[in-house]
Amino acid sequence: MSDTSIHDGDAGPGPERVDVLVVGMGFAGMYVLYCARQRGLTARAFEAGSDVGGTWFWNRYPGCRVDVDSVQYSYHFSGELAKEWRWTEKFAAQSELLRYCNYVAGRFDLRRDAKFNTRVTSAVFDDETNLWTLRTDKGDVASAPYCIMATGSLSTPYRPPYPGIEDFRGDWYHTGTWPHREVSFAGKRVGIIGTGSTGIQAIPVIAREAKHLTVFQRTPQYTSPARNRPMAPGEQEAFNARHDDWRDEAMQTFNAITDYPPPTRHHHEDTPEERRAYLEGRWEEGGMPQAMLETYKNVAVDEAANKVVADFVRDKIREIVEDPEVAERLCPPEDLPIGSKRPPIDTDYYETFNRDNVTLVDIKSVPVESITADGIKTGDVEYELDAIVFATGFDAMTGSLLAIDIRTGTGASLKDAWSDGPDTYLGLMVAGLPNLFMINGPGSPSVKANMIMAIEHHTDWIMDLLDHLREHGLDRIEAQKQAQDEWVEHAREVAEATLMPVADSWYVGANVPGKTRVYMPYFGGFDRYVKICEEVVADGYRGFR
Ligand code: NA7
Repeated sequence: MSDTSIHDGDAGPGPERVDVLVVGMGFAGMYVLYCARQRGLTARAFEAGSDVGGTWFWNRYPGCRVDVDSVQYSYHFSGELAKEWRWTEKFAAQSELLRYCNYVAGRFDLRRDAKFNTRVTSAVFDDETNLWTLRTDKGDVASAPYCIMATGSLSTPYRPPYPGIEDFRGDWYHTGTWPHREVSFAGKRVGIIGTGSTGIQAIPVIAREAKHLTVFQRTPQYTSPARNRPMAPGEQEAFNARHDDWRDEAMQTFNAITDYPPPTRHHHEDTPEERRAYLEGRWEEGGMPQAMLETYKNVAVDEAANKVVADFVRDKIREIVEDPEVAERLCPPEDLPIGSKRPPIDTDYYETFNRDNVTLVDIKSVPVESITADGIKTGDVEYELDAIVFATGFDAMTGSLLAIDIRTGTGASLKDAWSDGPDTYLGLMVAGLPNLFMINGPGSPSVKANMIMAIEHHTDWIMDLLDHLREHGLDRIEAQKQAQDEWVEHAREVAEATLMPVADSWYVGANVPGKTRVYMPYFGGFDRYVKICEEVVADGYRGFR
């Protein structure tokens, strides 16, 4: 069994042999380690960051917070753990989420099997010994029969390659790699590029601090109020009291989130007045899941229904934003279905554009040309800035996996397997790469669900599979190509029956030039996905060899 003598930060230990290798120590990697230990497996995890937390370790930008209710966006494998932790807000801020990760890591002594400050560079499978070997940038070499990629869906930041960044005399930041120190914008002229979920969280907060904030917007977004608030007295206790029932209930929902009224009608069942009143109610209520997307049953699939809700939000923008020209610039275009980009929820986003110290610049009509020593140049205009914030997103879902040279000794590689898009079987495995698993991989509900619930589901499913292999004396499992092709086709059909793949979003990889356009998350629903995974098992691991 293993020599688990690696400590945090040690460089270049000798080869290590364990049962399970884990890449990443965010929510997913931590749970994989916990489960491996519970099942008597030895494990070694590697993490590029200096500590646990993943997304919540890296994304420390102003305003960063979760947009699924904190009590639901938590681990649920242990009712006891749920009882020990108390969330302070409906939507916890990044610092609180990171404290939670630290608490869990300490509570279950998870750091013991993890090596931090260490990036995995390659993963190679030996077809003769059935072992994966990981190599890291610190010289580590570790082998195991199984390798689990817990690399996160949004963990490889994307920054547009504007020329001139090296000339900029001020400070610049990417929201996804925010410094681990206080960043003050007081008295500064700040420019922010990007108005996705991240920009929408950061803009109101930076605007309150900076001398001036210039927002560089390519595509206007539909956003709706989060209505974040402190947790009410007794609210956490009430949730804890129904914890196990809640978990069962959540497993049977589309996105593993409950306590929001599900849509009960189609838009055409209401008169225009009824629609207005109903949508007003939903707007007032705020929060997720999927914000205004899940108001009428047919918003995701029917253009007319989608337009009703999109028009409602455009009217809201015109109502909130005082300068009519700015309001029009903030209105998403008619050909962008609401919900086709990831629906953000916000606190005072549109209101922020009423501030005297905020300017909105449209970089769709006049794109950014370059970064200069003094700021950002678009066409004939140069905006003078002391700091630039890139809120320009991620090479989502595949970026972190493809950054690792994943291959077999006989020459199959993940890069080749995914040259036409990220084909997977159930988002869990890739044909041709035995004994390699992904948590929240492309082709699984992942970013369309409560990620923590999806993490626990995948991990439990994989652990059961490893038990099954051990019980049957099998040392190798692989997705069958045909089963994978069928899954990919099913996932494509499900997505294409909706308006979701229409937008140039990170869901389809359109934000990264050259990336194959495929709707990557499984949009068939978490409940349906869980059921399919159960059927696959009941059918003797159908589709696996
Ligand atoms: P997103 O949602 O990908 O948003 C990135 C923003 O940056 C978006 O407004 C983009 O405009 C803009 N962007 C990206 N590339 C460029 C270039 N080259 N030029 C100008 N503007 C650009 O990332 P977030 O970090 O906000 O959110 C990611 C997820 O994290 C979020 O959905 C949650 O799930 C958590 P575009 O819309 O592409 O025109």
